[in-house]
Amino acid sequence: MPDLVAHGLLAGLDEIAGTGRDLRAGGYSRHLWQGADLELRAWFTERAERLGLAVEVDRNGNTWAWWGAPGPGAVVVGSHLDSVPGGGAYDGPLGVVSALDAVARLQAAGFVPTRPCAVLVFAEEEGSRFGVACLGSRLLSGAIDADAARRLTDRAGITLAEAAVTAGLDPAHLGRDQDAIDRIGIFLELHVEQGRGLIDLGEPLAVASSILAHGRWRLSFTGQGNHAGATLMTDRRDPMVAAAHAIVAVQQAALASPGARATVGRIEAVPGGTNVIPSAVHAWLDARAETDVQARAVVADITARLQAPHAGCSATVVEESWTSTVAFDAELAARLALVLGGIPALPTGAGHDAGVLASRVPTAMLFVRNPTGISHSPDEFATLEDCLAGVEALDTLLRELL
Ligand code: HGY
Ligand code: MN
Ligand code: MN
Ligand code: MN
Repeated sequence: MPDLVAHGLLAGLDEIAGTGRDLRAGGYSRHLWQGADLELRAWFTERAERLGLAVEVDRNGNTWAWWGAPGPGAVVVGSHLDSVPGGGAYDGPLGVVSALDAVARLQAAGFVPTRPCAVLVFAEEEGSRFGVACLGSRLLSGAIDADAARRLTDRAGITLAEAAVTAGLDPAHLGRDQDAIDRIGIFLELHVEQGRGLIDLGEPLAVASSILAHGRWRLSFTGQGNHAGATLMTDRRDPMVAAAHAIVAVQQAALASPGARATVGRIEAVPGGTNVIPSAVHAWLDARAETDVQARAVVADITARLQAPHAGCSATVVEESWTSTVAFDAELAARLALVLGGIPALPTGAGHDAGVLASRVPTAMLFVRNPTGISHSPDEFATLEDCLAGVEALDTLLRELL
């Protein structure tokens, strides 16, 4: 392993370690086409061009760095650089840095690819700005209606179409990019594991077997805004009370469905004054399960449990995004695992761009052990040893595939 470190591998993680730090939440907040994301795009372009890769941004804001002329049957390796609010250092960047480092190692060894190769950085994988996860890969693959996507708004009310113009793109071109899809012969994503699978196995690496079905819903509760001091408790229609009951119902419904996960990580009171009974409260639900049917059944159970009438309020449930469960190509996963000396296969509860592409092009994922088992948190971690094992695995796979 020492020679890998000699090449300064994974130095990229150090280079971006100060970019997009979230001083309030800890960790990183790097959101589409804003501050840190723009810095990371520039950093990636500079790093890729240093390797002689030709960098281009596609119509949907995804960045491609080509080793050799772009063309059909390419081996494309990538991930994302954006983050959740207060995210960890590895979720996304580890895949991008490892891909660049694997290319650097192959070049240093004088390896000459026999087919096109690209490192790909997807836009808005976390959906932290416009609310839809894997937006860049969904647009590219046509997995989201382009008109609906153009109308997505961020918390400042800026639409994706407006943000695309600011980013130098033509919003009319957002959407399915068949030429880009036709170029991909195989897509590989290396990603830090976001759970305890590899810890429990005592292994540094695994291939992905499947991804849970997952979706996002906006639960909205409407009541009567009023004065916090002048309004008797018996005279209130307080949507925050309805939301509180709903959040408990979310946990009860998920616990009642084996293996399901349901989370409310974001809640907004309107207007949001300390001395104001809200007129409305919005709570965003993230629900996931082994199968589409199970995930949707959990949401139906939550909807049935909403006690909005209890607080004299009304409630609505609006679906904002949905990704069906993903079963990666078992034969491809087994082949790659064998090439890597027989590493295990693991399911994941986390969504990925690879999960969006898997139904359109041959796709596989590699997971790198995370000793904390924690992700979407500053506590996310991966050891240098395991990260180097990931780079070496990508190097081995690229030698096999290129
Ligand atoms: O939410 C997810 O599972 C992914 O990290 N976007
Ligand atoms: Mn993530
Ligand atoms: Mn990720
Ligand atoms: Mn991903």
